[in-house]
Amino acid sequence: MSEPSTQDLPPVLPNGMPAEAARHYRELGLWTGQTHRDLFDSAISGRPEHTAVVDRHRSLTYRELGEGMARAAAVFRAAGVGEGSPVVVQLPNSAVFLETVGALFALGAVPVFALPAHGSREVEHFCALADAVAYVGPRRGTRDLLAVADAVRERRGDVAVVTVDERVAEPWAEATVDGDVVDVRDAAMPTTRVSPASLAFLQLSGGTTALPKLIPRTHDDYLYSVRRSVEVCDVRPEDVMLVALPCAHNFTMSSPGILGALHVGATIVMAADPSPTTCLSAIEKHGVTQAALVPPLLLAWLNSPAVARHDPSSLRTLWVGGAKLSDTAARRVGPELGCTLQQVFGMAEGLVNYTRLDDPEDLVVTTQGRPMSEHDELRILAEDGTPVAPGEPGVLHTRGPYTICQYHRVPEVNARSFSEDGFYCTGDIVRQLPSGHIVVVGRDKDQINRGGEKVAPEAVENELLAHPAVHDVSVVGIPDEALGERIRAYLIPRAEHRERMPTAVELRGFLRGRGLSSFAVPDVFEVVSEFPHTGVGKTSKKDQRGMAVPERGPATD
Ligand code: OOB
Repeated sequence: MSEPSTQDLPPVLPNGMPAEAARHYRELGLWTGQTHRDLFDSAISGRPEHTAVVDRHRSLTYRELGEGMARAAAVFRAAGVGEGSPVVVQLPNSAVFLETVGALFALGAVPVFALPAHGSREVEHFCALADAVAYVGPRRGTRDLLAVADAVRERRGDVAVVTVDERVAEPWAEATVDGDVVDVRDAAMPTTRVSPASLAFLQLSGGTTALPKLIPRTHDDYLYSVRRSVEVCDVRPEDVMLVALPCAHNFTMSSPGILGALHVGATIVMAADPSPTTCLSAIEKHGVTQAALVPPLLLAWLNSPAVARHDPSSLRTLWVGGAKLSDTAARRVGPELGCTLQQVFGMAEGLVNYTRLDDPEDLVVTTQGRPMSEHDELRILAEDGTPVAPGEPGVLHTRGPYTICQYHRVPEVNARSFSEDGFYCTGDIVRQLPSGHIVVVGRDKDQINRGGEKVAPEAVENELLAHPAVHDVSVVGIPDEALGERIRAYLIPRAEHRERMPTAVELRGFLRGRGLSSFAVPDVFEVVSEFPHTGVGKTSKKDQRGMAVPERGPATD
């Protein structure tokens, strides 16, 4: 590991922090000069024969993970990837994902973390905004996923397309770069070393803008959040962590996540899908000790007959976050699953709050935790921008050793998302208890949170407006017992289509065909003749959220 020096600091870091803030965090010992490559290297040299990762097809020790990373690096090198090259990664939960990420860090490259559910529209946007050199996706998979690689090939000729099959014994020996297999027989680990202050990767923001923003995280800031999460969540070397949510998401990556497991040399079990049957049998089979879930998945687990068929007694902790968890569901975790609940209120931009393992039950079930670092700064502001009285609700703004001060290459969005003194405006309405614990009470941002998946209504509206039968559209989140929110699209048809609007099935097919992410496709379409208006004549989404009875009935399936 390199000594943290202040020599390598540019005036403004890629995450928007000024050099003086970075110096401060180094002096405090929060930033240690470690890079993500160092994290992988120490795990591999520290516990070579311990199981690092298990998926449905492969089980790798840390030594084998290192060998896989070297082969993967040979493939990426053949794709023109080197130090500083952005590479869009869109892979399912698998050992191959870990080999890919480790290889990219070893090359000093910059992963851009897409989710398998992202459509070609979003992936093309990530390629453009990040200036990607390569895209890596699966060689086999669903039609939608393979269509993304095809779209990148067709429309982004400057991006090398790497495909890899995570289901075979030697994925990298068969991987292709623009259709050609690469010789990986004598692959050696790259020797590249990068600055801990440099851009480590780009993560995606839960959309509030039509196209997702990219979140620049540095090695120093992100690894501090990993180490702190490991402490707060008590992750130990003998632990077996189940990854049920998409592995590229910030929650599964670092709260405490895959990187937390690597930090202590624990074992990662990649679930093929998040269903209770798959996960509960994996828990029993591998002796899983921890897992991270979004609230709808926790409900699915709690209400599944699979709980009675499998023995979940190895589970010690469940982390639940990404969307608001109900007190009722929270109270069932201990008695029914026999483990401790930790609520997690986090964001890919930085700040992560956890309930603590020794918090009284009442705080664990009724709050979303408190900031994980004593160096997290929080402001809770009223509409006029002044601080609210203690305990009152307001919009949360935050700054700290692992929270970004800018998005990647969108100055106009940065101007409204960050204050001049570098606080991130979360758009979450919260109140804070005297203990420091936070209760999330609402949202002051145009975003739908569909069971933890964040959807920007504008993104869906833009695509629907492209349909020839649609005159105008408004997309809102409506309350849903299981998901928290579902997506409802109100459509005003063009005059000539009034008598025959496309069915919901046709509209869904249209949206997927345009490359919209699967989780952003509306659950309900409703045809109306006009939208409710606010005083100034804008569409009143507030009224639409409350509109229970459709004016002209749903577009029929
Ligand atoms: C996590 O990250 P993102 O970037 O997908 O979404 C962040 C937003 C927050 O601003 C908030 O609106 C919502 O998701 N959220 C919650 C929540 N956790 C996240 N709302 C209510 N209660 C919660 N517990 O979602 C994320 C990142 C790291 C760890 C955990 C979640």
